[in-house]
This record gives sequence, C-alpha cells and structure tokens, in this order.
Amino acid sequence: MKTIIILFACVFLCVKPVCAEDGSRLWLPLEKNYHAKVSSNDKNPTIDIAIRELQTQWKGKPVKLALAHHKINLLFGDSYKISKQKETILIQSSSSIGLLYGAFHLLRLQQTGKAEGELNIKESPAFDLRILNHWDNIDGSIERGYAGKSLWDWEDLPETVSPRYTEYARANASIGINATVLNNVNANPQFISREYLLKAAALARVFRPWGIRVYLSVNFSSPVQLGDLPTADPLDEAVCRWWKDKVREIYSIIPDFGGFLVKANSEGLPGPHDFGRTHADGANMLAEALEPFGGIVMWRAFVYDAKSPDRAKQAYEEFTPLDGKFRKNVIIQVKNGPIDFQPREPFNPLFGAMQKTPLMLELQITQEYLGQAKQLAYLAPMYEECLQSDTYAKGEGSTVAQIITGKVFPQTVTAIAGVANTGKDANWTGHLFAQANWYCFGRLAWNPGLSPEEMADEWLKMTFTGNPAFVEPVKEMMLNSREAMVNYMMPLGLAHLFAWEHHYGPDPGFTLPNARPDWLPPYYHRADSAGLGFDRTTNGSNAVSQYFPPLRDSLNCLETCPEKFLLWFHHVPWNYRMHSGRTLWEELCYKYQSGVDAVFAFQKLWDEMKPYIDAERFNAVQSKLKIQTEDAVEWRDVCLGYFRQFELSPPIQARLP
Ligand code: GCV
Repeated sequence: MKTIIILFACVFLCVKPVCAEDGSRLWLPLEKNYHAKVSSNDKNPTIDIAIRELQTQWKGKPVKLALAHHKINLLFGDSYKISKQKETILIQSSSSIGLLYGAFHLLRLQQTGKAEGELNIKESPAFDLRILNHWDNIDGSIERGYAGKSLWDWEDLPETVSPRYTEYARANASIGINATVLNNVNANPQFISREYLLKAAALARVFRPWGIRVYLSVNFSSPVQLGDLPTADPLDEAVCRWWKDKVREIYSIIPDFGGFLVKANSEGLPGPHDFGRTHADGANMLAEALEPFGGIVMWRAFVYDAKSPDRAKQAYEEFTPLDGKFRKNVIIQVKNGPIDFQPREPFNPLFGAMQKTPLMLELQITQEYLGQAKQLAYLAPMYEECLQSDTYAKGEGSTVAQIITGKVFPQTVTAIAGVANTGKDANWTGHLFAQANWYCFGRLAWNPGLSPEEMADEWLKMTFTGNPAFVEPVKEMMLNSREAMVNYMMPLGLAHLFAWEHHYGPDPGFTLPNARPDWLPPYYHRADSAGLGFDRTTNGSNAVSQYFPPLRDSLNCLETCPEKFLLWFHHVPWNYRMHSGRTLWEELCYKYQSGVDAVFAFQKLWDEMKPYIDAERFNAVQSKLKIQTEDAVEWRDVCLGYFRQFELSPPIQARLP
C-alpha cells in the first residue's frame, strides 16, 4: 500500500508541475519569502521597493544597492550596472529608479536561469520616454479595449485607491516603462477639470515610487467646453492664458506631471485647423504653457479625411511642410504605418522625412485589428519589422529605430508609445498570450535591438516554466503567430478588409450608401476584373514618392517590390506570376490556406502542452485557439469567396484540414 501511495505521489508530482494560476501574476516572480540579504547606502520609497523585491524573491548572494551621488563611469538617469564582487552582488546607479530597474534585471536573470556565473551588466534605455497610452474613458469603457473595463475607478478616486494600481505600476517598472497617459486620445475635456485632476493625482502618487509619471490626453476645445471661452483659437490671447492657467493648476496638483497627448483635427476632433491655424500653431501654444514646468506635448500625426484620394499620403502631406516649426518640447507621435495598425503595413514615410522635429513611434499593443483578445498574435516580430525598416533618410542604415532614438538627426527628447491592452480582467489582457505583447513593448522600449525570440524566451520562462519541452515549441508558435494571422486575414499587402466598425471579422465587399469611402474595404483592395491592389506607384497615387530612394524605386517597380507589400503599392493582374511561379490568384489562395494550416498546427501543438502547465491557464488558451481556428477558416472562405468573383480562372480548391 505504502509503495502504491509513493508511486501515485511521484506520478502526481511529475505531471502536475505548478499550482493553478489565473494569469494575474503576469511575468513577475511568484510571491516567496527568501529573506535575502539586501543592503543600501540610501533610503527612499523607490529604494525601499527595490530592497523588498530582492529580499522576498532573490535566492543568491547578498545584494548591495549603491546610489552614486556623483556620476560613476557615466551612469546617467535610468542606467544601472550589475557586477559580482567576492561575497556580494553590486547594483549601482545614479538614480533610485535605476537601482529598481537593476533589481528587476537581476530577478529576471534568476527567473530565466541566467543568474549564475559572471555578472558584468551595464544597461541604459534607448528612449527617454517609454510610455503606455490608455484609451480609457470616464465611464470606465476602453476604446478598443478587450480585457474588461478600465483599470481606473474614476468614481471611487481619489478616496479609494485600488491595490491593482500598485500591481500595474510594479509590472510596468519591471520592464522599464516610465510613463502613462491615463485617458483616451478622443479626450473628454473633463479630464483636466479640478475634480479629475485630483483623481489623476491619486494615481500619480501610487505610480511615483515606481518611476512612472502621469500624462493626460487633452481635447483641443477645452477652453470652450471647460472654460466657457468663445474660441479655442491657438493664437487668441485669452485662449493662451487659459491654457497657461490650466497648466499651472495641473502642476500645483501633480508636481511631476509629464505633459499632454493631443489628437487634433482627426476623426472629427477639434484642432487648430478649425481656426485656419496649423498643427504647429496648436502644439506650440500648449508647449509654451508646459515649458516652464518641464512638460512636453506629444502631438499625433494620425490625420486623414474623406477628401484625400489616398489616405496613406495625408499625414506626410500635412506634417512635412511644418518640419522645424515646432517648439523644443513638442514631439510628433507617429503610428508605425501610414494607415492604421493593420496586420501589416509598410513603415510610415514620416520617419526620416521630418529631420528638424523630434518624432516618436506609436505602436498598438491592444489587438484592435489583430483578433482582439480572442486570437493569439505575438507582436514583437511586427514591432521589430517597423523598428528595423531602413528609411534611407541619410543613406543606408537610417532605420526607424535609429531615427527615433535620435541617432540620425538630433532629437531633444526620444520616446516610444504603446496603446495599452490592459483592463480589469483577472489576467489583465484578456488573452494570456497578449501579456507577452505588453511585456515585449516594454522590453523593446528599453532596447529596440532585442530579438522577438529572446523576449518570447524570457516571457515564457517567467510566465509559465523553464522546461524546454514547453518553451521551445511554444516559442516557435509565438514567433510564427503574427505571420499566420497576416496570411489568413490579409496577405500580400492587403489592408482593411474588416467588417464595419468592430474591426474583427472579414467583410471585403462591404459598402454602405453615403458612407465615407475610406472607411470601406473596397477603397483599400480595389479588386476588379483587371486585378487586385491599390496602385500607389508613380502612375497611381504616387505614395511611393514619400519614401527615399533607393527604397522608393524598389517599391515602385512590380518586380522589385517585396511581395509582402505588393498589393499595398500595386494593382496586380490576377494572372501575374509571383516569385513562387504561382499566379497572383493561386498565391492568394496559397497564403490564406497556409494561415489556416498554421493555426490548426498551433491548436494541435498546444494540446500537447497540457502536461507542462497548470490546467487553468492551459484551458484558457486552448479554448481561445479553438475560436481562432474557426475565425481563420472564416477569413479564408469569406475573402477568397469574395475575390474569386473578380478572377476569371477557377480558384484552387481550398483544402479543409
Ligand atoms: C482612439 C483608429 C481606431 C480608433 C482610434 C483611432 C486613433 O481609427 O479605430 O478607435 O481612436 O484609430 O488612433 O485615434
């Protein structure tokens, strides 16, 4: 009997690796109390946090935190050094937050099995500002949010401060995120009323020791809507005074307030154009008010209107004439692609084109156009694709990453923003694997040179287990997931084939009487009996000319345009021979089918992962992968079914797995 019990216990221990988890822990270490020896030559709330994190979770030699009061070996700001002395590990920084980042680095090494051996680490962030943008509204809803209601309980603030705010700050600090815009860019003016500033101040108080500063999105017509002025004209003296007073009030309530994010003259929002002024007039007026307090303006370049014959060209046309006309504390926030966070877009041609104005990159972490919280898409390969794109702005090697880190043209401030995917769901992001997108955004904001593979490896080990039987195949699945999605949704440079408004399922033929054409899929794919794709060559809309040579020339030519962007830049005959030897139509069928095949393979692979992780998280992912396979099949069938009407030859029979 005793033998049977022991045997049973062994089998149980082997197949039941960890206790059940709901995903709320994220990638952070499990709460443990190791009583590690940690000392510091200074004390303050941030250092106290660093000490506590290490004391409770670090399993190795004693750690010494050393705050350098004079800059040792050019260690500035958030930078830190980790080295192994005889009997201690030394973390040095010239700032308290640098020490906290160093502590999280050490813990990450432990969680990923890399804490042994030599430690000779020196780290500095690539961007000054590593910022999340929350599209959260006053009523608790989140625009394009798929993980429950907003984290911010506006009604209960400032009196009631949820413990989740600290957990949020801790998660962000662990990956180096140092700023947050609390509210939607479609901004309610109430957010800068005194009542709401006091609520924001309560959040800022929680975030401060974790090194996170608060920013707010502002509505350009606030002086009218909140201040009862007759105009919001940025050149009107009373308007300028109103903003200066408002900014003074903000800093009296939130002394380390970061600044404003502004969406103006975009999708119906007010802006300087309403008064015959430019984006520069609008941004500079706000920047002047913020300047004495060290605040900045992040002015968005996401602009388009129904009259434009090619939406992809408009931001460039509106902003490049203003290059050099912005005040020093303005930075232009540019989405990765020229349209709107599609599964694949070429990089936005504004990068490299504005050489006298700081630019920052806006990435979307929330999966508005990428299966929302139902589908698995690891976005690091997409972020990397944009960051490593060569703009050729100053010859070869002028990548987007080089531009926005100020290495090609000088920038007074450098920044990168991610539209957050967090909400009140227990696992924070709706889909467990969407946590990896939050994680990799933070890691890339620290170091844009990190590879998707490295980050997936870290995240899997920290989130689930270090067992290679799990990590290796699941990492492979993550790395292939975004390409699979592009294939089953909109391959070969297609874009915006979504059903009206919700941006989830396919409806490539959708039209609506009197609707704006640039909100309808046929505007983007231009399918007809001659072929498929948007002609943006020099014979078409000429969007190619917004890129520098030699890229411009290679995009312009059908033979040299990378096939992943073919239908973005060309209207291609159905019988055109692709590099594979297949016709365009055959290639389209092939791509849609390979996307579907890949997702079926993900589902099969995940089923085999059951022994390695807890049932709760295994089941959660398994049920979402089931939805994803059904959706992928739908995408393939709807899109090919629609496009086949334009194609004369019979389509290849789609193979059902
Ligand atoms: C916050 C897209 C989204 C909108 C979003 C907008 C933007 O159009 O669908 O929900 O608005 O981008 O980035 O401003």
